[in-house]
Amino acid sequence: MSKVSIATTPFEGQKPGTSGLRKKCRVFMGEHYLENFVQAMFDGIGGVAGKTLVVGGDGRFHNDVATQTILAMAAANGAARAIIGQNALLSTPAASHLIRTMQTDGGVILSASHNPGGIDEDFGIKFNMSNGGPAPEAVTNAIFERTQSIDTYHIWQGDPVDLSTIGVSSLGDMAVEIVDPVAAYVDLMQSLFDFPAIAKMIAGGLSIRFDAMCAITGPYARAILEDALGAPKGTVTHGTPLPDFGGMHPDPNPTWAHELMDEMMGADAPGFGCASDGDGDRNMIVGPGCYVSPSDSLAVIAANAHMAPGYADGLKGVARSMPTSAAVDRVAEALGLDCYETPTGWKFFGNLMDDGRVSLCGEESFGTGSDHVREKDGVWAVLMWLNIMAATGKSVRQIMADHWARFGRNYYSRHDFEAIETAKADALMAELRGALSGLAGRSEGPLTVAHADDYTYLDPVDGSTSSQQGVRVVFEGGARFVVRLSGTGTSGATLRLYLETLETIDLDLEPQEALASVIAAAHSIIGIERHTGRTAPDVIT
Ligand code: VG1
Ligand code: CO
Repeated sequence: MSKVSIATTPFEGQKPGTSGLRKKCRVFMGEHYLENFVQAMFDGIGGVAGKTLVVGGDGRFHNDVATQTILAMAAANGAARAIIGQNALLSTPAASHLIRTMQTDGGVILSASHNPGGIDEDFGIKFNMSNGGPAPEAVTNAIFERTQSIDTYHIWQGDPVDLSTIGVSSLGDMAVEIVDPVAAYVDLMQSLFDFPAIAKMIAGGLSIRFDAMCAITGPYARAILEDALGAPKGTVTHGTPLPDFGGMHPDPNPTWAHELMDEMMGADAPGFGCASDGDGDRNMIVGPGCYVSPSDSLAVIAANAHMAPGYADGLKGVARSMPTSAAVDRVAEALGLDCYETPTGWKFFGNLMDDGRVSLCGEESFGTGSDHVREKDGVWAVLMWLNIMAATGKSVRQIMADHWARFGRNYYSRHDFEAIETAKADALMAELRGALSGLAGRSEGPLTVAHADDYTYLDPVDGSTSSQQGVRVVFEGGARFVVRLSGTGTSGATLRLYLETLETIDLDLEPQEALASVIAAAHSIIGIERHTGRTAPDVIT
C-alpha cells in the first residue's frame, strides 16, 4: 500500500461540455485516460489536500471501477475524507444534496446522464462545487487547460475499497464513509411536499406509473412512491439500476420512453405517468392521453408551487434556459416574479440560486428543479406534480387546460438531427452566424424576421459572459426558432432546432401543426437539407 506518481502525457479533447466530460466508455477505459482527467480536475479546483469530497454515479458500466480510481487518486492527492453512495450509486440530485449538507468541498459525479450505457456506449464525469452545483465555466476551463499540460498523476496503490458496506473505513490517510444513497434524499422530499395529501390521493384511487428506465431513480422512486406514499408494488417499472440500463436509452421523452407513452395513450392508462433519466435529474410528465411538454411543466410548477409546503411562501423568482419556451415568463409576469434567461446547462442557474434571486429553474430538455439542491431533479418534479394534483383535485389534462386558458399556450417543440458529420454541422452554424445581420425583414411564408442574433449571456451575479450560446431568429409577433449544437454527445454532432409560437385562442392544436410555418421558415433560413442532407429530425420532443 503506497502512494505512487505516474508519468503521463496529455490527451486531446478532454474538454467538458454542457455537463461534464462525456466519451465512449472504451475511451475512458483506456490507459491513463480517466486518471489524467481526474488529476486535471483536482488541480483545476486548486487541489484536494485536506478536502472532503462526495463520490457517486448512476450505476452505468465502469461506474464501480472508475469510483475506485477516483478514491485512490483522492487519497494520494491528500483528501481528508470521501463520502460515497453505497455501491458507488448516487443520483445526481442526491449527490448535490449530500455535497450541500455534509459540509463538503464538492463532489465527483459519474454519469453520461441521458446517454445509453454499457461497454460500447457512453460514460461521463463532472465536478460539482461546494454549493452542490456543476462547476461553472471558469472552473471547467481551468480543468481543460490542465488536461493539456498534465505530465503526472498521483494514485494510491493497494486493495480496493469495500463499497458495499455502509460505514467508515480508510484508504491511506483518507477517511472513507459509505452512506445510504437514498435515505437523506427521501427526508428532503418529505420536508418539501405534502406526503399525507399525496398518500391520501393514492389511497383514493390515483394509479401511477413511474418508469425508471433501468437507471438510478428506481431505488429512490420505490422508497418514496411505494414505501412512503403507499402506491402498490410495481408502480415503479424498470426499477433496478443496470450497468447497460437493460439496453434502454434512459432519456425520458416520448421517443425513448415509448413503453410508458404507449401505456399512457392506451385505454387503461394510469392516472399519472412519469419517467426519469440515467442519473435521475430529468423528468417526463404525462397524463392519460395527455403529454406535458417540459416547458409547460415548468410554467405549471411556477404557477402552483405555493401549494407544496416547502414553497408556501411563494417563489423568489424563476429562471429558464434561453431555448426553453416563454410559457414560464407569462406566469412570472402575472405573479410579479423576476424571470431570468440563461444559456443551456444547469451550471448557469447556480449563481442565481446562491444569490437568492430564483428558487425555480427549468430547461426544455426535461429538466426542472428548485433551490433545494443545485441540480435539476426528476423525482422532485414528479412529487411537485403529485402535490399540485392532490391540492387541486385536478387531473393532468385539467391542469393543462386551465393553465392554457389562463396564460395562453406557447406551442413548442424541439427537433434533433443526430449524428451529423461534425464538419457539416460546423459549416451550417458558421453560415447561419454569417447571415444573421442581414436576416431582419426577410419574409418566409406568413412570417417576417424581426431580429436575429447569437445569444451571449451576462451573468448578473459574477459579471462573467458566455458567448455563442445559440442562434435565435425571432419573427414579428413573437414566434421564434433557436439553433445550437449539442454539448453532450459522444459521436458526430447533434443539431438542436427549438421552435415556438404563442397562441391565445386555439388551445388544442397539435404542436407540429401549430408550428408548421415556423418549421418551414427555419428549414429555409438554415438550409438544413442543403448542409446535411436531412429533411426530417431523428427525435421530436
Ligand atoms: C442537453 C440539454 C441541456 C441539459 C444537458 C444535460 O445538453 O439540451 O438542456 O442541461 O443535456 O442534461 P446539449 O448540450 O446536448 O443540448 V443531463 O440530464 O444529460 O445531465
Ligand atoms: Co441527466
